[in-house]
Amino acid sequence: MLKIVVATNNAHKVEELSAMFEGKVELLSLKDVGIQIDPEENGKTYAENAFIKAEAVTHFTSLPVMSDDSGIEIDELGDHFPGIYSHRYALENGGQEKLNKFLSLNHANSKARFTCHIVLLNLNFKGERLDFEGIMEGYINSKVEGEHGFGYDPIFVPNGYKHSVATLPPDEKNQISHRFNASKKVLKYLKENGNI
Ligand code: ITT
Repeated sequence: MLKIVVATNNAHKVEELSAMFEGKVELLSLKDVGIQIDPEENGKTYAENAFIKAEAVTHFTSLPVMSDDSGIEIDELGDHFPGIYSHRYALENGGQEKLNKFLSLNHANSKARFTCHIVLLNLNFKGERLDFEGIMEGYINSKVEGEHGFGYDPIFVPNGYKHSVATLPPDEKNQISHRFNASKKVLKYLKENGNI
């Protein structure tokens, strides 16, 4: 089975990606392959940041490397904001829990979306760079709810739903999420190119 190293330090992402690629690709975490890195994500787009993370890992393995850069965009906060700064924005605003409370109180019903870019490096030849985008549209909840998922899941309601992503069992999130939508494109590419 095709082996790919996942260049992320976020254990939730590895879990979600593993569920999506299960049985088709063997995903190895940085922990599995004994790589410890945390490169500075100073890109201007999700794809640039994902390439920075993946690129850093290629110095330690000859296997193909995948990485995920993702974030939430809340229309009332501005164009594509916090977007690529989603992680930092939570850290700078008292932590995720406090920020989620603030956003649900002050920005309920604002249109919002999660975006994910999954990039692949060195799949078929050294230097190959591939980028796949996935989006989940929705809005900000008026309360913090649910125990599943991570990050902004407790305050994000996908279009067509009444409750936050964090109220959904993991396998349900994994059928509608931005990460799922990007993963679907990755799997399609791998099939079409004879990698799996
Ligand atoms: P790595 O850089 O090591 O991959 P990270 O958590 O810092 O881990 P990002 O730089 O991509 O990852 O930051 C994305 C942030 O956006 C993440 O910390 C969450 O706060 C949020 N986010 C991304 N996907 C999410 C999801 O599925 N559910 C909830 N929040 C999400």
